[in-house]
Amino acid sequence: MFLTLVKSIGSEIVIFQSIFYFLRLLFPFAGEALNLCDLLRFFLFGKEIKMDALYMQRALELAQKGIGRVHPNPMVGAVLVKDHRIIGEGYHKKCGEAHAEVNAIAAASEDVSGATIYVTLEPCSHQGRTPPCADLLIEKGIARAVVGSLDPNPLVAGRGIRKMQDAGINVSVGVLEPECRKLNEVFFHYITAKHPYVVMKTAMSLDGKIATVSGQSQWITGEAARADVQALRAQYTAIMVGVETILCDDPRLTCRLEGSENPIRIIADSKLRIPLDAAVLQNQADNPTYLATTDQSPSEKRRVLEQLGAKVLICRQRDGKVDLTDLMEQLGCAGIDSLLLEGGSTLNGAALEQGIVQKVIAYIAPLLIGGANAKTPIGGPGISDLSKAPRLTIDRIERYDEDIKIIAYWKEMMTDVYRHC
Ligand code: AOF
Ligand code: ZN
Repeated sequence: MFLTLVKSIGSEIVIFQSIFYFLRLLFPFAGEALNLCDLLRFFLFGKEIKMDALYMQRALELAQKGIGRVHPNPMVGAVLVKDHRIIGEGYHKKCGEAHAEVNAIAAASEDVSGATIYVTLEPCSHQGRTPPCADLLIEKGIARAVVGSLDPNPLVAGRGIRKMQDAGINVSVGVLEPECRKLNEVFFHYITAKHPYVVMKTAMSLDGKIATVSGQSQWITGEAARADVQALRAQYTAIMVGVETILCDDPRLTCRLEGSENPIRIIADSKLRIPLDAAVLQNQADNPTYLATTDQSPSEKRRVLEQLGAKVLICRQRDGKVDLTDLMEQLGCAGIDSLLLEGGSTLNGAALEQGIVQKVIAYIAPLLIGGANAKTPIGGPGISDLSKAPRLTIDRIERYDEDIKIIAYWKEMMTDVYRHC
């Protein structure tokens, strides 16, 4: 279906392309004035723009294959096109390994010189764990590069584009840009803020309760919604709960999806009340559990936990509890780019108060629990002045059998995700 579409739109592009290059010769400043160029192209080459979007859509699909495996790197996809045919595809598979462009070139079925590359993120210009992609594209004689979004990494940030333009590659930036930015919302946040992108996940009844008055919470949502939570755990690098959740439910906090890595488990436990036989403390060799504590915790217990293989992080105190801003800084330094916050309500309240949350995912089940003392997703003192309550923007609503899932962002974050270069 994709290929048929590509062929049907592709036939007249050679003529359009030639006129366009002729115009570019007449207007050499065009390389600097991408927006003017894009406007001109829109009027003259509507079909080419459609083709650009189609190939970029394919690059996005490829990029997505890296989900849960590339962090703290971005997910990136690349498609090589020559004479209206896809001659190579690739994506970034794992942090430390080849970038998308390198994989697409390696997979090419023919000489890539003169080809167009569609890449969801600006090709890198720096030597990181791997060599600069912009240099490789120049060396391989790529004629045109269509880029989804700029790379916010301060080591790149436009330098990849400039390198390619200086070498004579025709560069277009911003094709499906909102989609490309959204795909990498975690990377865009982490690379600049240097602390994890936090997603607060809650599961509640229709009347907003996360447990009955006696504390029963298993299960409020149905199987399909719970399976979706497993997919979330595969997507984010870490998962965090408060020690109360460990004491009440003794969860394993693993990802039970086949072939997925377990998230790093983080427990906020200011006094280290965690029992040594807690499920999250077993199998530490696989994936260590981080215990975020304060200097109120006994040093002997810290030592025993470390002997079990856990990592103990001593954080500043805030109201006698772990200062979450300090914890986020420490986690950021440890390379943790994203975190799924799974409650309980006291920790959620503190997270909201300390402004560490970027996104909310709420599952709602058609169940009425009631009870003035039954817990709600966000505890703590709450906000007394309604005008000060953060009003979020709903991005998506999905249905899982009888349950619904709402994905919402803080308004300014939503505009940031959709911001244009
Ligand atoms: C690209 N294509 O597929 C990716 C890019 O340490 P390295 O060498 O893996 O570099 C990581 C940085 O490179 C990362 O922070 C981001 O700026 C960029 N990622 N760039 O051209 C890719 N994954
Ligand atoms: Zn690269």
